[in-house]
Amino acid sequence: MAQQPHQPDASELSLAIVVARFNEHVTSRLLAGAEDAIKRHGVARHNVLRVPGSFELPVVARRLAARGRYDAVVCLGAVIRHETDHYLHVATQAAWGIQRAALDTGVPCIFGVLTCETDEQALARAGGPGERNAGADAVEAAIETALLLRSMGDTRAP
Ligand code: INI
Repeated sequence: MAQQPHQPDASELSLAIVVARFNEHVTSRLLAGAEDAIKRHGVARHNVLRVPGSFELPVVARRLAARGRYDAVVCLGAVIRHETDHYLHVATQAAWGIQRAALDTGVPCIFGVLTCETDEQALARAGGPGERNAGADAVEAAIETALLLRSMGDTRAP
């Protein structure tokens, strides 16, 4: 008999989603993918907050994680190369800050930020239902990590 894909039980989990408005044509699709995954996995509760750009994701993620009300914080953004190297600073600081928020608080803060050369590359990773979507992947990473921490005896933030 074919093995069923593992479906983690997310019915007791509470997630925060922080989404950047910059490159909204991409991030709105990441959010749709994230919300679809939340529904499919039966996540009990979630809240969505918006920030201007990916650079602002870490400070909000950290504040949310420190509250102790969420099992994980999912950060969504799209950093796309333009003429200058501004995008490089945004991408690096978003990655560093989101990981720091997780390590400072003990709450998984998930890096659902696309870093791409072109719009086409970003849109290809932000597809509709049944297609590749980094927002859905980020929610699945959040669920898996939160459940692993619970199984290790942790509840929420220290
Ligand atoms: N923010 C993004 O989310 N993606 C980008 O590609 C981007 N680029 O390339 O400039 C971007 N910049 C805005 C940045 O996140 C901040 O909102 C801004 O610098 C104010 O702090």
